[in-house]
Amino acid sequence: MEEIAFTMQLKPGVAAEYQRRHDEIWPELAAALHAAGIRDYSIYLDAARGTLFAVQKRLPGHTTAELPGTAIMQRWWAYMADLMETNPDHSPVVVPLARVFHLD
Ligand code: RM4
Repeated sequence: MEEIAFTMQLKPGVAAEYQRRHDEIWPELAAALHAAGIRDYSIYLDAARGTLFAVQKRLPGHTTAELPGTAIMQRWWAYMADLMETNPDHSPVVVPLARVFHLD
């Protein structure tokens, strides 16, 4: 399984609301992420900077490239857009991270 990591950015003062929405994550969104082959998906918050650090594993043959085109992903991104730095299509601005160390 591959592992990827990336950052996203919160707007100021919205950490509690971001947490609340993820505590109540839509079951159909969680199911869509899972069906696309995402596993062990965690998002950590650097509270001082509002930077989100995300790490997830992806099954071989995953279909995550198709997620942005799905209605559920579009709906979630539109819902989250008031809290996050986003692109014009409401997707969060994602900065991919390169792994520079790993210890098994
Ligand atoms: C995030 C953002 C990501 C999504 C997670 C579940 O805040 O919208 O794109 O994968 O929620």
